[in-house]
Amino acid sequence: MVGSAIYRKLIASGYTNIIGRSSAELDLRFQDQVISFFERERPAYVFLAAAKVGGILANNQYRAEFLYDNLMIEANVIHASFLTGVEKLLFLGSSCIYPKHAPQPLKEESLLTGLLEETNEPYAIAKIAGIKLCEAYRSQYGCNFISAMPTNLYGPNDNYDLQGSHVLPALIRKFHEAKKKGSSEVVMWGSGTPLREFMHVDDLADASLFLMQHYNEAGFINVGSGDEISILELAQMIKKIVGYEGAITHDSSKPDGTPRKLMDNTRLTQLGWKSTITLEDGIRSVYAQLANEEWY
Ligand code: GFB
Repeated sequence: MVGSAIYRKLIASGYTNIIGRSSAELDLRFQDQVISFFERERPAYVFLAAAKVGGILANNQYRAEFLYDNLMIEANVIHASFLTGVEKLLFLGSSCIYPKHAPQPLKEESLLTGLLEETNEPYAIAKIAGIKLCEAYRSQYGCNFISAMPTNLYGPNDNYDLQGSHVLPALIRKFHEAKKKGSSEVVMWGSGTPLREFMHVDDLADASLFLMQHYNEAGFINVGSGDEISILELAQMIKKIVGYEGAITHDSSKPDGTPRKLMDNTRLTQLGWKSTITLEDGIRSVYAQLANEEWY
């Protein structure tokens, strides 16, 4: 989802010499493949968006894969970028790097000040390692490697698998299917009280290009929309957009995860970037483009 959004953004901005690979073509978990790819293609600028990602349940169930795959991807790409003299690299992390009870909105200084949310600790540890790799390669070797931490994302090419996905695509699918089948209720996980901030992936792609062009510092940067909403309110918004008229019920056997996750965007806004896609507009545009999904 993120890689293809950055690709679209680069094309729309007039860039032509863009190298992209799917995971089927290049498995970034294997160092030999990564180093020979970098030696052959010699990219000058690298957007490191590749990652093993998923929602709260997938993070919790596939703990080994979320840690191992992400560590390998980051270590291989960052090291190969150093070896082949990449001019600049942008590493993308996640808002889950922050301690579960860090003060809100989350400031960059809160990194490593407390315990992580248990359900996504392996993913968070891998993403923290990515930040630290960029910082270490900058301080030891002088590499211009920067990091950005996006908030919860959604958009074209999202994952709609109900076990593995994040809440926003999961609820779009659940409400749409319930409407089609005439079901009387849609079951959402957890209490609905956790607060989340969502951002359309096209906004992240825009911010990524902006940072690639304008930011050259050691410290990582939060990238958020500033839109915070409870999971229940999100469900009600999606229900309205889809046009479903039944009830919303809760499955309290599923975890809530971190209670609140709102980014402090001060650093990014001071640099001159701001998100432009509102949550309601973003969900409407995503919902309008789903006709090709096999479940639709
Ligand atoms: O989006 P989500 O899976 O991930 O869940 P996190 C957010 C909230 O929505 C949780 C609730 O409180 C879920 O219990 N929820 C309600 C649902 N209904 C559903 C549903 O049908 N599916 C899903 N998936 N959730 C992930 C992290 O955390 O966010 C990752 O595990 C990463 O590491 C990612 O940071 C951005 O926001 O809780």
